[in-house]
Amino acid sequence: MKSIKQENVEREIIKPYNFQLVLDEPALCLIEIIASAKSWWQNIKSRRAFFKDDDIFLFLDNQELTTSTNAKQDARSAWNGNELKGLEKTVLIAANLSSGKHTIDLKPDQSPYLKSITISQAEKKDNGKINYIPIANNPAKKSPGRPWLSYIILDLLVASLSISARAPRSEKDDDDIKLIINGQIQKNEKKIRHADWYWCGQALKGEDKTFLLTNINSHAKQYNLDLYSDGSPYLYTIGLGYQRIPTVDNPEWTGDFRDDTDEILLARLILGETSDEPREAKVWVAWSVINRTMAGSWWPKSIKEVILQKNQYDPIKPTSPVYKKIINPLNYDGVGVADKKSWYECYEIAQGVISGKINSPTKATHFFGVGVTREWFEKNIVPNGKFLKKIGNTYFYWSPN
Ligand SMILES: [Ca+2]
Ligand SMILES: [Ca+2]
Repeated sequence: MKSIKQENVEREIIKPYNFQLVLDEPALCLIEIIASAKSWWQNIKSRRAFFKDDDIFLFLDNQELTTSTNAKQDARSAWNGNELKGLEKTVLIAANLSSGKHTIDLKPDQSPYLKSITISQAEKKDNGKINYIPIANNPAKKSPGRPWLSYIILDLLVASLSISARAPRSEKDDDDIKLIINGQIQKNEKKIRHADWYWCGQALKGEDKTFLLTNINSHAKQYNLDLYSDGSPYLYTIGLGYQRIPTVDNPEWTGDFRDDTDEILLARLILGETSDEPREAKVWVAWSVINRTMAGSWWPKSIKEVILQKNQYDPIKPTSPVYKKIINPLNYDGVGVADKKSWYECYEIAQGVISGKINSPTKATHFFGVGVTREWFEKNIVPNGKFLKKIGNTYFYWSPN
């Protein structure tokens, strides 16, 4: 990882704090934000506010990111003063960011303290691994159990996770760390009484412990980790093994179409089949895939399986002349402005069809364009089918199989 931008803000914020980042090319970025927030009681005692705690709500590119599933506005904040009681919390975001401008907005309630924002970028030599080594807010400042660090992982295929920490046993009280993954507390098998604390000072007697998960293979759009500290534990490192998930702005394939989302894979197919055809033909192609998933015939029931079904769609074959285009729609040899525009249209159609925003115009299950004759197609491919419509240079058919 290389650090690309840092701001040591070191002050209370009473107005939304806006941080901007401009990337020359798409990049996997790790964003670290450290801030603290006071409770309603602390705010009363210091006459800062009456029965109101500090909070910070976090937005990346105008989308709110929460670290708690609590629906209540005040508790949902990424930094919640009533839990933090004036102490620091680190929030990490790992995200694939497209080239261009990005914004991080930190919207305060009352007057929380923003310490720093640091952005680093993954490099080739990192080999699909982000190692986070916390410098600040480490060890945790002494306190009874409270949020300490949250990690929000966006649009990445999470493959492995390792967290190394030390929770020493002190004279009076033990240090402990609780680990929550996607809302699930990771249990400490060794300890019945402190089962919710994966690192338990009493059991560890000063020894380090590593939490390790491999072969996770999570395709979730968001993956959440939360660490709670009790006492003053120390975090060595969080290692995250990942694979990129292609996005509309960074659609280069991973080497396996199965890593694509349905939207991206469908967009690739539309691009491969009908990039130069009218919009209507693209919508029909997209719906013909959906129609196959619903036909109850010999076709599979998922979009991905239908598109990748053997010998069904030519663009998916490595020998196809459009293959280089569909595996890297924005960056293949000879790509032009119109091609890029076409990719975005294909994606918008794929998304619209999958989300139901673009209604079905057809029951088509088959189509063909240049390369074969109508007679051959009707005799060999859809002998029991029915011709529906010609759009541009593409002929559409319905067939039961
Ligand atoms: Ca509040
Ligand atoms: Ca709050």
